[in-house]
Amino acid sequence: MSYELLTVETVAGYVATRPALASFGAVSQVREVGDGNLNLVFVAVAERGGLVLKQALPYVRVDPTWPITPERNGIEGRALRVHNRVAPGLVPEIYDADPDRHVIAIEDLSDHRVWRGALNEGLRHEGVAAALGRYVARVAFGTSVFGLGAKGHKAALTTATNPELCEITEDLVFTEPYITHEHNRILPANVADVAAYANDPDVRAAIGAAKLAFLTHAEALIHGDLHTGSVLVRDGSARAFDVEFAFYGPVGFDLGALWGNYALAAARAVVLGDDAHAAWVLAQAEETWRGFAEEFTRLWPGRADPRIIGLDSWLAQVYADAVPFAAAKAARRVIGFSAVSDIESLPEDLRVRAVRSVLAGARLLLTAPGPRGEPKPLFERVGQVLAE
Ligand code: SR1
Ligand code: MG
Repeated sequence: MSYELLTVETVAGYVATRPALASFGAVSQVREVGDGNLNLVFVAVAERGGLVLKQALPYVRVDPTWPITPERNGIEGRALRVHNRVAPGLVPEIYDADPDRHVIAIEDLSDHRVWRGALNEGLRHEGVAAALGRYVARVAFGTSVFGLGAKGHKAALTTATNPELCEITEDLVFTEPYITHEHNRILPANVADVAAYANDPDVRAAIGAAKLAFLTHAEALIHGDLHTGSVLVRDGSARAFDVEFAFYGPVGFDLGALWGNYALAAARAVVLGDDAHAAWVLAQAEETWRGFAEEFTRLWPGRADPRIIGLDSWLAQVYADAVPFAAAKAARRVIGFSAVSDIESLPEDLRVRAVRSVLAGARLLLTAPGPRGEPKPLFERVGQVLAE
């Protein structure tokens, strides 16, 4: 290891060495709260406020035999600064970035909680889904040719490549669930469901096209991993965090990630018998889309080049991209590496049913997406499939 990892004992001393954090004063309490797949995360209480330190490990936290570049921490820091500029109030503030120790210091949002956990408990945070749509829109506009112009977009693109983390997504989302792979963890009762889904020629064609879009559509500096575990919520507030997968990619990927995770949350609710919660969660797909489309439409008159593609065509293209991404993001969580608590925490018999229904929903999204720009009827149909 070429750099020193932080511990609860060393965080206070570390903060004291960072000029950018001097205004916080001395740290008196520290706790480690990281529960993701990749990083150490510390909440530090200091004299003049709290802060969070996120340090990249040089390997996957949940599988130390799997090396992964700690340079992602700097990539995250740079993306977070950009997202703060174009979408203030919708991401945590960033105070410091340390390229030697691969640490960023960001806003303490301990008064928020992770949205996935709240959804699992059947809680409804109204307005979050729309706020996330606005976040995606502000990033989509502010970091693309629309907000930056052609040369600005090219310049920004060259400073924001993230090939190693993109490769993780390419493998884990678009490839491994569709082949026999050691990462895949499938319950015996779901083997036939997974085979039927993953071997369906229409599914494979749609996933292949989605993967090509992910690889080639360098539209905006997207979040890159915008699942419900990457969102902090509180009444009246929503923040997207964990932008280490940020790269210049298709805008629809972030929307699809949210939609796919709504489907997972709804599948959980259905097998637990909470149909009202399932319907509410699936209705958030429309809320996110509306938040996105309205905010993007509001920003549109300020675009750098008015001779560019029409607004309606652009929105229709983003929508068409987002639907298969939603399917891919939902399916990977019930087949491949990195399962989610929505499904994993269910008793096995309910988990089998939930996995089966998620795959049926994903198949619907891939093979019968319906008219562009209409998530409401589409996700109502997903709800029907989940309930079958
Ligand atoms: C090896 S990283 C596994 C997953 O964790 C992150 O949250 C991303 O979704 C990634 O695919
Ligand atoms: Mg993450």
